[in-house]
Amino acid sequence: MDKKVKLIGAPSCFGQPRLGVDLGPDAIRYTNLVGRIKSLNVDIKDLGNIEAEKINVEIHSKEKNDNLRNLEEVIKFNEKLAKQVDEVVENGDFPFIIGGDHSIALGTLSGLSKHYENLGVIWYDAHGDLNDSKTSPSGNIHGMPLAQALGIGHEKLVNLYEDGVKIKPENVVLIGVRDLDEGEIEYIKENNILCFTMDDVARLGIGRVMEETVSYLKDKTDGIHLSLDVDGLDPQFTPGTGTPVVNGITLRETNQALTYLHDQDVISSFEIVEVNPLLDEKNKTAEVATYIAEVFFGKKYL
Ligand code: 6HN
Ligand code: MN
Ligand code: MN
Ligand code: MN
Repeated sequence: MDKKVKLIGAPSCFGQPRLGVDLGPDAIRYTNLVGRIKSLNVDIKDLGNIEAEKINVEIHSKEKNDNLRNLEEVIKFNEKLAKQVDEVVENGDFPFIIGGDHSIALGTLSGLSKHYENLGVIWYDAHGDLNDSKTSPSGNIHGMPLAQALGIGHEKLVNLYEDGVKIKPENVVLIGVRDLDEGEIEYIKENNILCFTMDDVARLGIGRVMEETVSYLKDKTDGIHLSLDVDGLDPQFTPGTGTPVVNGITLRETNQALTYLHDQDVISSFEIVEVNPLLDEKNKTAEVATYIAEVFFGKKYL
């Protein structure tokens, strides 16, 4: 990594009903994330956490206006995150965001988008996060950020930070998918989104999936954002997360995938989301998140 890395904590829990995912950034920091990345000779500086609205514990898990839970909080939080990400890229640095629920991807992508004509996005996740308030079974905005970045959904979310569409469907690749809603399946098919389901990972192997992903994106994009939801991995490795799904990507496969991305040097921003220490076993999921980050930033066995 030639660039300076700027770590941004994004302690949002507004995109879903479970408390504790807002503690994810600090749970990850407590594994000595910064020290461990520094020891890989990467210049990393922690910019601290984005300030979040006060959480109302009594209504947090109940409120669901127009099938968009905590809409105002999600908007306010993501505007601040977008500004921070924008400034980091403006400065020529590499943004590394740790969440927080996956609704923060909307802030990240909104902050990135003004710097790229054709931003590629690798979505490493059990889910598509391609719902809008009409297709969502839950009203949870963490199941929607990719749709909004693609221009679908509530206009305040679609036009967050900067008006208009942030990314194009032909620049998106989904990896590890195994839990899609009806409307998401329709959207993927209609827009020909490149999607490697768990069956594809099993059939092709993660090595080939990553090679095909990079060759698909490399020439037509001017940057590639890696959005890694820890529920993309199997819950045996990342139990501390709000929406675990069985039959996931293994840690060994993830190691191989991120080693490849490191070696190819194609990723221009990175986020790890959905670590919830209150659902975890001895901070295991934060440990895995830090391990994944080490691999991404160049940790090698030899
Ligand atoms: N995530 N598709 C489900 C929903 O409620 O829209 C689950 C979304 C999970 C979102 O894990 O980031
Ligand atoms: Mn997910
Ligand atoms: Mn997700
Ligand atoms: Mn290297």
